[in-house]
Amino acid sequence: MDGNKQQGLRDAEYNADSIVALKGLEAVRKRPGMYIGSTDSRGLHHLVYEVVDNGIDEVMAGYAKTVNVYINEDGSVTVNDDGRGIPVGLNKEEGKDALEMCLTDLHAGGKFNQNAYKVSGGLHGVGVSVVNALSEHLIAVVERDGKIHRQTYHIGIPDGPVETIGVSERTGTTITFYPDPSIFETTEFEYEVLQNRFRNQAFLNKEAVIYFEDKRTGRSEKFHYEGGVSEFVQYLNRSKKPIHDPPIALIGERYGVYMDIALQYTDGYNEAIDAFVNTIYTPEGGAHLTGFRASLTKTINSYGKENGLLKDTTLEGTDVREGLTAIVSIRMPDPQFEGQTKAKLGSSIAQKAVSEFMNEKLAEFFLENPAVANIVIKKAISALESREAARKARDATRRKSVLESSSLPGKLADCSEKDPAKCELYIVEGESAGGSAKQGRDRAFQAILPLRGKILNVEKARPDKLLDSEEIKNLMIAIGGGIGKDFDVSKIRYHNVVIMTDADVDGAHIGTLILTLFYRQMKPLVENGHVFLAMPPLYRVSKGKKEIYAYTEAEMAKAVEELGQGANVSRYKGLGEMNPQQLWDTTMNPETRMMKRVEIEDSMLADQLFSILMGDDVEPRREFIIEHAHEVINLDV
Ligand code: 0RA
Repeated sequence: MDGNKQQGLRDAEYNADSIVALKGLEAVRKRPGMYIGSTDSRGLHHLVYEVVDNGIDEVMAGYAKTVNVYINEDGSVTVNDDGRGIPVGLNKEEGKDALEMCLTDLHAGGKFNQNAYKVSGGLHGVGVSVVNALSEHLIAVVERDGKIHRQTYHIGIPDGPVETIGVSERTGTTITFYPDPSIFETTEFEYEVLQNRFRNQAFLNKEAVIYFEDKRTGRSEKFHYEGGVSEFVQYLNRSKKPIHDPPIALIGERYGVYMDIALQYTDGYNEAIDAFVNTIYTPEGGAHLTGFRASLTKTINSYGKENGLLKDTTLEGTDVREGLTAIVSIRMPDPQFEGQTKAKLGSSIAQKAVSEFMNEKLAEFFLENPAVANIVIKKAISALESREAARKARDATRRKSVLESSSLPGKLADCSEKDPAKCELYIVEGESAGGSAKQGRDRAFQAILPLRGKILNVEKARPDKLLDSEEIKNLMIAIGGGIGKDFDVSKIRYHNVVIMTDADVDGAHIGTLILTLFYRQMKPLVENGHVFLAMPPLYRVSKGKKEIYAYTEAEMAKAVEELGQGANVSRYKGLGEMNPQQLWDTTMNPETRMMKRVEIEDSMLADQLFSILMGDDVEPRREFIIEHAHEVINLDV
């Protein structure tokens, strides 16, 4: 490798530009996080996105059709496209080959490539040169001008000049790279992570064909969706019950902003609206989403009024979005991103474009499709009515909303500490385990709320009916931040909310029900990292007076070895099998316990996960859980 490096340096002739390029790559290797976010598995997969995005740009610009992605047997990745090919040949200004510039100069890609609506160079788009800098080895092959050109690199430094290695009638680019293990915590690519990204990309670019193959396992898939975002919405609704089909599709352009929008209502109560700019996901929304929401509320209200379906009431945004699944995909030149994570579109022209376009097109759609319009308006009116009914019931009974009620649930054994930052709430499955937890806890800062069996499935219940459930009301009052869109994380009474269930199927189900409640109705609680899963031990290994608690099979085996002949292994089936002291020692004592923080990794996948987990369809459930649960919910120790 050193030899190659030196060769590369000699060939570069130490001109001023080479030094600038080297400095750039050095900066990337010194602070990779600045360019790809992180050096963990997420950052690693980012490398693939970067190269694939360049191919997708060629598709969007109309020059390419197919992007092929391979995870090779040796763990490297190859991305091939049939676009124009990265330019090859001496660049007179810089005295260097254009291919080498694109792969070594942080800013060269943009100079050569004038595609207006590109993905690469967008939110995370950093160019192939960054992938090159972070690869211990990279091979670029370009078919262009009737020839096959090739250049190889080590840690971003060319091994030698661009060579011609054959002839070809076609055009395209093939990049093979080996991520540098001295940079990344892991260099193992995961099929499911890449699969999800490619599927979304294919939905958003209906022209694109993305072929994906894992040569380590032989698994392969072709993503190509002629139905575009409309098919995307149908896919997202696959385990929900749509109340009209196909989705409403609105496609057009205003002020240089291209819009591709699809909406479909379901019989559920959640809204799942995902917005994209130049195929980049904007989880925090921004201008395009604001325009979409404003226009949706306005247009549905107008239709209702004009058709005598709404008398003296006005639908609110939440009414017209209940049960709605939608994709808002726009393309615009030079989008401006805002916010800490640059996940929000700032460009205000997008708001104007989307709202003006939708005002016109959605009204037109309703006129031409009165049957669908009726379904939509009825759904929104029913949301409004139940919202109103809930409000009236509150006023009538002077409950002053359960939120303000000062009396804590009788079942709650609260702690004495009042500073929420120091307090923990254990939500415990079953009255008997609840009893042990109450005796075993440190009452200064640990509160216990026992739950009787399974709580209401919030995925299927009307939001205004949730508080009819005693268990959910208890949870809400104990936690103290309210529920639904009024949830206020600054009011919570405990910074650690710990779900403690048995390590069996029922326990897992109860845990998921509680997690669904938190994710759907107290989202900031999850997003701000307040939710934990307790980790009771699976085994107790003992011999005489010595005992070891084991949390995994491996730990158990190790403990048996440690205690030697005659060691006694007992398996804990439920929390109830532990006495208060044992529960404290193994599961509740901050000094010795194991606990996992629940983190939502991917909000789009999370919505699918919860609707699939808690919905009616058993069919897609197993498969999806197996494939995605670990990506959606990251359980950090
Ligand atoms: C710069 C300029 C042009 C294309 C590209 C870069 C390009 C980069 C990549 C990376 C992967 N696949 C790619 N395909 C193209 C435009 C060249 C022209 O004008 O012919």
